[in-house]
Amino acid sequence: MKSTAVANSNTALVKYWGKYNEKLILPMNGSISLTVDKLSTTTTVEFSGDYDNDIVELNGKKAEGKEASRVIEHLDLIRKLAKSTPKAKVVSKNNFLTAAGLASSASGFAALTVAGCDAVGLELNKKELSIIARQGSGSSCRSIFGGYVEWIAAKSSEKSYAKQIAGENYFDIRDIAVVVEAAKRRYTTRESMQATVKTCPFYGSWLKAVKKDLASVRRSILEKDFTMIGKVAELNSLMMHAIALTTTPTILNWSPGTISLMHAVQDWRMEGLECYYTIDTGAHVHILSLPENSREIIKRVKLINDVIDVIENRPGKGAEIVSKHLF
Ligand code: 2P0
Repeated sequence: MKSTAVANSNTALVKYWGKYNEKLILPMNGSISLTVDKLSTTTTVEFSGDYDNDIVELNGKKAEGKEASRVIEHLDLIRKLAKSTPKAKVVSKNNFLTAAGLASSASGFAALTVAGCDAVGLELNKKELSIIARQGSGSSCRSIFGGYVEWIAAKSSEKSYAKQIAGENYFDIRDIAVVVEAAKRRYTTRESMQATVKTCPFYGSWLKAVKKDLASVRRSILEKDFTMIGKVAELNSLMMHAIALTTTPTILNWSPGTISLMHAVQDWRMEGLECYYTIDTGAHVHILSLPENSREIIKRVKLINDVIDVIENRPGKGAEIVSKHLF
């Protein structure tokens, strides 16, 4: 009853922001993402009568408090589905700095779901796995699949799942993840998005705009239209930040480095170097480009103040079982 899975993180091109149902994690709006290849989590899960309690170790440290209870709740969900009761040991490692604020819950809950379900002997397809992952952390349902992925918004659990629009080999674009010097985050994503739904005066406009963005990004992925993907993704990210900024209390996680990169991308584009940015809830910036431009962009990014790390991602694979265990 021991399995190990590797899952990659994903970058939303059309963002998820707000829940219709907080317990089941049903989103208010659909979203589209690109699974990336360089930001991954490896997780080993072992269920055994030898464990008196669930043991959770994340990045070399015993998990405590909320962090541990989210993992244990997810194990409970898997145990319920499998009608199996043994306690488990979970060891999980990211290949990137969690503190850097790059999306770790997406790869983390995707890997936990795939390893956990395999370890208890549940034979599930990817759609079913995405429904389970979603209940651990919304964005993780998209990491079950590789390449370009859409998460469907629906009002019941069995209808809100992720599906692949195009595989990782369909259209090669680059997601240059730029880690910048950042102040400590003031809110968790979970609290932030619910505050937006309740207090932002523009939330209704966001939901309308997202419908159009989903249709154009879906189409431009299939048509391999990088310009359209980039334009819509950048504007969609700005709209998400517009509703976050106009939430009470305001959600502002940008740092000076974030804004320098936003200006730089705009300038480079005007000079003919095509690239677009998208930003999640932290201060870090993802720059989207075609493969032929990534080297020049990375060279320029490294000259910007407050840039700590640059990771060039290609479209990555979906979550999968591997043979090498972490313990
Ligand atoms: C996204 N984000 O679509 C959006 C854009 C961040 C900004 O999904 O509460 O960790 O666990 O469902 O999935 C991050 O939120 O939140 C996220 P929960 P999650 O990628």
